[in-house]
Amino acid sequence: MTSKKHWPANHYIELEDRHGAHNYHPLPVVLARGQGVHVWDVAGKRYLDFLSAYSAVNQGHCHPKIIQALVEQAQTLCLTSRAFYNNTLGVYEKYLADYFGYPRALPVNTGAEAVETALKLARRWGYVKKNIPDNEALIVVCEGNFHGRTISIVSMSNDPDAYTQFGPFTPGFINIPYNDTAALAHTLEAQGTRIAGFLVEPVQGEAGVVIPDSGYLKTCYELCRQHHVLFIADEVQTGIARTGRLLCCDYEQVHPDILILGKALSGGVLPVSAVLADDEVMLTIRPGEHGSTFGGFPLACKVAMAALDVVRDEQLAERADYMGLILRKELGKIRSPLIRAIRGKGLLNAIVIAPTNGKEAWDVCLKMADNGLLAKPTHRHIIRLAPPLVITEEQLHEAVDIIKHAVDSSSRP
Ligand code: IF1
Repeated sequence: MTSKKHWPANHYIELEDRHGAHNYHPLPVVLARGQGVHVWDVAGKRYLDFLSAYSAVNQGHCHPKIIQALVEQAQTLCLTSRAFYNNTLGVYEKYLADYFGYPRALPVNTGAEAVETALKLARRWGYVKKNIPDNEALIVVCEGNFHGRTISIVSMSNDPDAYTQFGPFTPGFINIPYNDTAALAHTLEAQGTRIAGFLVEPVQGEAGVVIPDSGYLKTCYELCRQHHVLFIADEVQTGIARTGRLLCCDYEQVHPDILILGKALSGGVLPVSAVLADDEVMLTIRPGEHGSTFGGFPLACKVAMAALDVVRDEQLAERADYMGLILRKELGKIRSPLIRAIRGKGLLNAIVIAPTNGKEAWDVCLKMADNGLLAKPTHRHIIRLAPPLVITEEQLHEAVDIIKHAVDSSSRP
């Protein structure tokens, strides 16, 4: 495929700078095309995409089967609203039920919207099923969490960038340390009768790919059971094969009471998210009490089913598991003062950088981009490495060479 004519990169960077909100600080790379694990910039330079749009593009860019579903349905019926039935939503809901093992799904669009939906479901369940006094329901969340950007969600955050000067905040959240079952036990014992749910990321992505101790999720789940509290898993980033299992909770045979999915649910083609639960939880919300214009629109339903077909047909969970082992093994061989640690699960990985000679994670990312690999720092000293799960072993080794080269040249004064 020949690349189309484009303006120089600076043209597009200046347009965003002049006319966009300044809520991001991107790497100075302007992308124009994507296919599989690769993206190309406006000058036609090719990169390995090691961000995958924050794990939305697990199936690879522009996967032909997903794009085919998109195009076919786009020419047939895109949106009906939920004022009427359509011939795709129910089919999709049944598909999700069979795929993930929950009887019911509530489709929405973004991850944040799905988290909000889960919070509403948990609170409602708390009042209706647990008899928590009106307006007193509490949700337990973890320090270092990232669940999105709405006012209620940043009310749960303890990252000053996320919440500063966005108050007043939504009350009703209790923040406890992550990976601390004793803290959860203590909180549930002290306030359990008013607690509706415990919301947790199986791996904390934004916090820097923080992996809890093995057994953490299982113990939390059992504590929730004992105290009649809903275990709510935010698998927006970890779900859909990213960590080497279909769901990261599968590592500990935990079946969350409420499961939150997004990102790769559409293979990065459309904003598609969903909340899954059983009847006791889901049916507490009745007509008119929650919804959205686009949630579960026919286009999204068809795209999501195609995206999940790809995950199953191409065995992406098994691939992520296998490739992740190789990636961490190969990265572990790099000897550099810049590398403090390497960690990850499946293809959700991070290099922790020890600043050396004034060089930080950002500088390493710039070097990697020069050499044809895109990744973005988080929290200044962590580089997340999360390629599309369709990556081949050969491409993985190519990536490791680029990373090694970038680390080596960055650690020289
Ligand atoms: C941004 C991070 C990733 C998420 C979990 C819900 C949401 C997210 C576990 C909300 C979103 C994003 C959003 C993106 C950056 C990104 C991110 F760096 F912030 F942490 F992926 F690693 N739950 N994560 O990770 O989903 O509403 O965005 O669809 O720029 O804010 P959303």
